[in-house]
Amino acid sequence: MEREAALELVKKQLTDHRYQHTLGVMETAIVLAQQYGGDEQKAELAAIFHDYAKFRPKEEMKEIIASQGFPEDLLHFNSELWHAPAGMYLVEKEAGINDPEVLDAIRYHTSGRPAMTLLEKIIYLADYIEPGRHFPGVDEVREMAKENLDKALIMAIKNTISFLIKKNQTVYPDTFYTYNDLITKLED
Ligand code: DGI
Ligand code: FE
Ligand code: FE
Repeated sequence: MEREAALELVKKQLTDHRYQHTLGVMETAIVLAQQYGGDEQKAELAAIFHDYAKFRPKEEMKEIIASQGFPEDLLHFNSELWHAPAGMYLVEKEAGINDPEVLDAIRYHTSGRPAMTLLEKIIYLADYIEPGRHFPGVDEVREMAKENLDKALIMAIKNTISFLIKKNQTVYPDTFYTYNDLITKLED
């Protein structure tokens, strides 16, 4: 799908603020793909659609997770996690995206997962460091992203885990498993 057609589909699903975020993720993901030898077209497409389901009603996302073979334990954790798997499903159904690598990058963009692919890492990190983000510590992650993709990813995941813990929120196990996987491989 061409960029303009994809953006038009996504724009209808999002608020203006979230659409601007999506454009930032798209630009950042393309740069990361160029830098780390990823597929630029897949990075562009996955970035454009990554938050497609962000504003779907919770009931709809729950129903998708329960009926489409996604892990049901997601439903016992923060509902912020749900738009990623629900998005994967809806993007295939409503926008006809069927590239499994692109779909997995959308599916795992919030929780992460162990043994992430290059494309999944690019989308996860682009989502975290796009120019519209202002988390504490994001500039350090942006700097590291220029040098080492995995180290930057670890910083982003650590920040997210600490943020959730500080707010007394649950952390989905896959987020810990992602951290463990990356940190173990780094020490090899
Ligand atoms: O959709 P975005 O706001 O662009 O970003 P996102 O898809 O990374 O997810 C949004 C939020 O999800 C993020 O601020 C933290 C929250 N969240 C809640 N539970 C978890 C979680 N994030 C991770 N990685 N793991 C969790 O268990
Ligand atoms: Fe998201
Ligand atoms: Fe996002």
